[in-house]
Amino acid sequence: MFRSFSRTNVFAILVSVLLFSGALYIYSGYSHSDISLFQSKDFSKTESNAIITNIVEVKEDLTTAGCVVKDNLNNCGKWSIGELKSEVGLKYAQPNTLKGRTDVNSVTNWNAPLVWEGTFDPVVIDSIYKRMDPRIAVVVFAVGKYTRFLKGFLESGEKYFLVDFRVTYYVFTDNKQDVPQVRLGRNRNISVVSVPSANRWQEVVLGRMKWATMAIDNHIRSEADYLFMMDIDSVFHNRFGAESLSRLSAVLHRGYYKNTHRDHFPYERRPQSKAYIPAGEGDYYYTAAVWGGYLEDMYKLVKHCYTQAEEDAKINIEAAWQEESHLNRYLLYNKPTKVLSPEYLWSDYDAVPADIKVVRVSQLVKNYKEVRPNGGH
Ligand code: UD2
Repeated sequence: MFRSFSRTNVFAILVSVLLFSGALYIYSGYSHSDISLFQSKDFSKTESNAIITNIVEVKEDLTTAGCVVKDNLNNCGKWSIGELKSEVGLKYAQPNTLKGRTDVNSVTNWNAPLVWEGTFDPVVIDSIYKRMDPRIAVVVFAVGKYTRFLKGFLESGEKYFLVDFRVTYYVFTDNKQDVPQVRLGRNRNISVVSVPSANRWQEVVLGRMKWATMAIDNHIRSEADYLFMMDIDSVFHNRFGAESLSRLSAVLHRGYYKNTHRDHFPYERRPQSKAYIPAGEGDYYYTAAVWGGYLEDMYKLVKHCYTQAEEDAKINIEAAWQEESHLNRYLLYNKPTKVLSPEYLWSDYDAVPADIKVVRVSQLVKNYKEVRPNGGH
C-alpha cells in the first residue's frame, strides 16, 4: 500500500514538476514579451485579466531593478521629483507680488496653481524642471482612421511640447504601417504599441484606460517619470512646457470653464454608475483629452477609470462621457495639484475668447461620421 502510494506520489511529483516548468516557461514568455501581447484580436476579459496579473508580478522585479538605474527619479532619489531647485546665476525678470493676471483666477480654492499665460515665467520654470531631467511619456491612441492625425500631432509636438526634455510618444495603434516617420529632437522617441482594432469608437475611448494600464505595468513604468494622456486629433500651436508638470495636472474643459453652474456640468448623474456625481457637488469640468502627472499618480487614475468602467459594464452602464466621467469623479475627491486653463486644450470648433491669450493645443475639426468605425456622436 505504502509502496504503491509512494510510486503514485513520485509519478505525481514528476508530473507536477513538468507542469510547473511548463508554466514557468510560458510565464517567462510573458515577462519578456512586450507590446506583442496586445496583438491578439479577440482579447476576452478573462485573458486580459490573466495577462495583467502576470505583468504586475513581473513588474515588481523591474521596480526593484529600477532602483539601481541612475536616472530613475522615482525610485533612486538622485533628484526627488517635485523639488523646485533653481539654477545659480539664472537671469530672469523679477517676480512681482502685486502685478499679474487680474482677469482670471490663478489659484484654486485648495490652493493649487491654476495655470494661464502670464502666471509663470517660462525661463524660471523650465530651468527648475530641466535640472531634474525627467523622462516624459505621452500616451496617444490612433486606432482605425485616427492614424491620419499622427503626423500633425507629432510634428507640432516636436516644435512645442516640452522642448529639450526627454520625451517618448507611445503610439497605441492597430496599424503600425501608418505611423509616419517624423524628425525627432535629441532624446525624443516614438514607441509603437499594437492594440486590436475596434468596432465601436466607445471601445477605443474606454479601452485606452485598459491598454494604458497594461502598458504601464508592462514597460512604461521603468521608462518614465511623468505621463500624459492625450487625444490624437489635435495640434500643438504654442509652448506647452514645464509649467504643466505636477503630481496630477488636469485641464479645464473649454466648454464649461466660465459661467456654468456646477449642476450643469455634464457629469455622470445616474447614481448606479461609479462615475456618479450628485447635484450640488463639483469644482470644475475637466477634459479627458489632456491630463498628466507623476507616473504612479497617473497609473492610479488611469487604472481607476479602467476598473470603474468595468464595474459599470457589469450592470450595463456606460458613463455619459466614458472615461472623462470617471476622471471627473476621481478629481473631485482627489484634487489635482495643478489645474491647467483651456489654453492647454482649445478647439478649432470655437472662436478664441479674450481670456485665452495663447492656444497651446487645439482639437481639430473632424467628420465624426467618416472617421469613427461606427459613425457620429
Ligand atoms: C471627447 C474627449 C475625449 C474623450 C471622448 C469620450 C475632447 C476634446 N475629447 O472626444 O478625450 O473623453 O470625448 O467620449 O473633449 N480614438 C481612436 N480611434 C477611434 C476613436 C477614438 O484612436 O476610432 C482615440 C483618438 O486618440 C481620439 C480619442 O480616442 O483622439 C478620443 O476620441 P474622439 O476624438 O473620437 O472623441 P471626442 O472628440 O468626442
